[in-house]
Amino acid sequence: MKKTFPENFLWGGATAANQYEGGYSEGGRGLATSDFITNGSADRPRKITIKLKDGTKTMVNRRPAGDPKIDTIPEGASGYIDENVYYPSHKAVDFYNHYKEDIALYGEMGFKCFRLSLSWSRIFPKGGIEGEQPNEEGLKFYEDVFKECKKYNIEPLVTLYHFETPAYLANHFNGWGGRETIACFLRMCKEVFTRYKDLVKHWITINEINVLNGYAFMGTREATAQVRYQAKHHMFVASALANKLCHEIIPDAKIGCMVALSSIYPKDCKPENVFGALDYRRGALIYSDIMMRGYYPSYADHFFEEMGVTIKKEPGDDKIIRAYPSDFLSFSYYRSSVYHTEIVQNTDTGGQMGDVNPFVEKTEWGWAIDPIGLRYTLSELYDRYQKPLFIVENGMGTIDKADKDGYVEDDYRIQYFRDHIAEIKKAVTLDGVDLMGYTPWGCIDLVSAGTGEMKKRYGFIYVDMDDEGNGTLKRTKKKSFDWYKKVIATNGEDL
Ligand code: P53
Repeated sequence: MKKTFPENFLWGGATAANQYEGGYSEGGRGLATSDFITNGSADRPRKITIKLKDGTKTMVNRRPAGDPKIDTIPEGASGYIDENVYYPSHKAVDFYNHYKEDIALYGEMGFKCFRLSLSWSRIFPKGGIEGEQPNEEGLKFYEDVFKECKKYNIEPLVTLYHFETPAYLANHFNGWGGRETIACFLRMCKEVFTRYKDLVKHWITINEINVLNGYAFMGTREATAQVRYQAKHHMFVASALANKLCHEIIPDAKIGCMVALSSIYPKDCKPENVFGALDYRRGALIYSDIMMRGYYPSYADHFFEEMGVTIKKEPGDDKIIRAYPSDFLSFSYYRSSVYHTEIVQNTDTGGQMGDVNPFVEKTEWGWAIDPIGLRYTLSELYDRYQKPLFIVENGMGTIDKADKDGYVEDDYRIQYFRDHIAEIKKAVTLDGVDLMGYTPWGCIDLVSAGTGEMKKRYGFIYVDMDDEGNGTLKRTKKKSFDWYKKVIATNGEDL
């Protein structure tokens, strides 16, 4: 039995380009679907600005990830940028021009690992279509970032695809809806594996694959179950082939898949609720089942039949998925949800919020705070797969009140992490879970994916910027900065 966290445990933090990097028109970067999304709030959906075939400009709702009731973008329409609209991704919190300063702060906290995503259209402005040359300035940017990490002995954990599709691929191939996108993705993967083989040994293929939908997240015009699951099939094939390429080019690298896996409980012991919760959970676990075990699970036929979905596979697809499974399963965990048969299920991805749980507190955004749920999830996943796990997102989005110097006394955040890390420790020591690391989400304040707000903050570092993009972008350590530094220094002993 382990007594504590392993020596080489990867403590760190997590970000994504579309919410953190900015520099959307700098350094030769091409446009991505995330560049057309406005900001919103908890009750005002974010919107996508689009131009119709006849030139008419309009907007459609970008529903939250996982919501299948999503607007369709008409044939021939495409995302466009309206000069009078504020788009949070364009500047985000400008990691593009602050990376040295930010990585120095991560170094000061003692990070062993820093999770970031690549903006695909920075590497290949059109997404890597046949004959396209990579954008050297884009490649150089990430190379500089990884070298900066190396200075502080920080291991980069690189997500290849996180909520943004090159606009060209969305417009020409219906994004991941089109089989052509697989080859483009693999050209990008080959380029970055080759270029960064000495700098990056930990990779993630596709972020939260289960909750992706629509134009914003997958580049598809439609969001019917048929289109969504066909696109996911393309992602399974692409992900498996990316695993293959990664192992060929960087033999000592590890490459994992990523699923949103916040836990789900049955409301009570009514058998229909208990089985229903298990069945609903399959909407999320089907993804890790396929990518970790290498085949569509036994319940898949019925799952797709119920939704009227027929997956079109090319000969050889199943063999590819079987031959190149993921090395590890990484996942996000924010909250637990409550299932019962009467609740209206507005998603099929196993991830909605469900009913109120009277036994736990909630954040200002209604997300249940449930540390034991994290130990539950770790055990559920390790019992199921017996392969390494990696918690690559966890945290608490709150309204932080900064003083005039930007300092935030975030004792609530410290409490959240203290309680969650204590449960993670039990999973490692008592349940025997093989856990590679822990990278809390938004280690520095960044744009919310759900709402596009800045005021939903997760960071150990405060960034001076508001929901409309005003602010100096000044970085200030919060109280939790020193606390997390101590946790890392003691390898999780002193909470
Ligand atoms: P925000 C929905 C539900 C759970 C996780 O979310 C989600 C989403 C998407 O909104 O996304 C992940 O920013 C995602 C990150 C995201 C983070 O959770 O809405 O991988 O990009 O920022 C937190 O509070």
